[in-house]
Order: sequence, then structure tokens, then C-alpha cells
Amino acid sequence: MKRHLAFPGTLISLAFLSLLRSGCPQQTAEEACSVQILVPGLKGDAGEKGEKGAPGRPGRVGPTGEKGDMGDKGQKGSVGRHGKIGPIGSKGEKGDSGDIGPPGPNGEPGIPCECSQLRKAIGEMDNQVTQLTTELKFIKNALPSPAAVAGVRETDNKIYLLVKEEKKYVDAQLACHRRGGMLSMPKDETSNSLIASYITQAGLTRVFIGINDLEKEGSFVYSDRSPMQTFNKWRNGEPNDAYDEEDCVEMVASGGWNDVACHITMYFICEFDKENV
Ligand SMILES: [Ca+2]
Ligand SMILES: [Ca+2]
Repeated sequence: MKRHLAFPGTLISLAFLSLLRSGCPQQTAEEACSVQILVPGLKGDAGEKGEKGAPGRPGRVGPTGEKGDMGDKGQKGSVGRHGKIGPIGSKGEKGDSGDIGPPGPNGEPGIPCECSQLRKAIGEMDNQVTQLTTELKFIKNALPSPAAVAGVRETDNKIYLLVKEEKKYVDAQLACHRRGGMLSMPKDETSNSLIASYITQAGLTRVFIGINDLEKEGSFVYSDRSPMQTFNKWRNGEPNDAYDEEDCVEMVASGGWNDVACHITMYFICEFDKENV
């Protein structure tokens, strides 16, 4: 389609400009000259309306709009999936004891006892115990005290035994040792009186007691080697160490003491600590 030139002046100016230049690079000189001589004609009738052109390119992106107001609250969502299983908790405190359970079933029958001899022995022992109990009851009822039964005398912490065997002093001491005691040592009025009455009741006149001056003349000690204290029961004129040989001591029925020769023989009285019996 040819371009319409609205103003002749413009065309002339174009031509003039073309002359000033060396010529259009895409046109020959002959054509340039033909343009130069064109004269504008009358304006033609308006052409028919052209066809609708192709749609233009999309315009530029517009500027960011202002922030709108907050929309309405959305609807409640659906229930989510189950979460993962959590970690194991700490151990709890010990609970109270439960009630006592019901009794268990009966056990199986045991093996028949094959110890008839043992049973027989137990039966015999039962009989013996019964017999001894009866005898002991009789003794307790019939006699004043066990001490009297045994033929001894006793205080709170001592037991005295009259041994009716004639012995020299040293042998009498040994005999008491073998029994677990020693020759009697009257260290106070009580024990001296008890021994004296023991002698009298036995129908005797004298016994060895545990006093001597064997180690040092005139220095009397008891059979446990303890020295003589203030208490003594020397008869008048004793100890006299007659014949320079009296280093052992006897008690007479009255309770008095006398030093005598150790080699003579007579009965004697031993004493025992109750703690050691
Ligand atoms: Ca003497
Ligand atoms: Ca004497």
C-alpha cells in the first residue's frame, strides 16, 4: 500500500534532503531523480476500511497494587493424621501388696516312712523322759534341796565338798584340782562357820583347809596364792610351827585353825566357784 503524503512541503524537504546526501543506498540514482520530480495530486477518496490487524504484543507488567484488606477466616480443616508414638515414660512407684491368694491344691502323697527303727527309738526316749520327770518330781518333793542330796554345802557363789579320803596336804590339793576346785579357803566368818558346821555334822574333828606357809615360813597364804588378810581363826598359841615342820593348816570342829605337818593324812574340804561348775 502506498503511503499518502499529507503536506507537499514535507515532500519537498525530503527531496532536498535527498539531494544533499549522496543518494539512498538502497535506490538507484535514476529512481531518486524520479521522486524528485513528482507533484502531489488531488486527495483521493477514502479507501475501504482495512481488515482488522493482528493482535498486538502483550503490554508491560503493571506496578504492584496496594495491599488489600484481610480476607474472611477460612473453613476449619479436616482432622490430621495420628502423630508418632512418644518415648517410653519413666518407671512408676511400687504399688501396694495385693491380697493373699487362695490356698494352693493339695500336694501329692508322700513316700511311706521306712524308718520304723527310728520311730521305735523315739518312742523309747519318750518313755525315758517321762520316767525321769517322774523321778525328779519325787526327789524335789521328798528332799529339802539338791545340795542336801549331793552332800555338799553352798553359799551364794561357792559350793563346798567334804572328801572323805585321808590324804596328805599336797595330795588333797591335787584331788580338789581334779574335781575343778581347790582346798577350801575360809576368808570370812560366813564361810568359816559353814565349813565348821560341815565338819561337825559329818562327825569329824579335823580336816585340811587351803592355807599354808610352805614358800616362806610364817607367811601364810591361801591355796589360790592370795595372801592372808586380817581375817583369821587361829586357835590360842597357833600357829606355832611345832618341830619346825608345821607348814599346813587344819580346821577343827569348833572352826579354829592350827598349823600342822603337811605329811600327815586326813579328810579335806574342797571349794568350787559356782560360775565354773
Ligand atoms: Ca610353818
Ligand atoms: Ca601348830
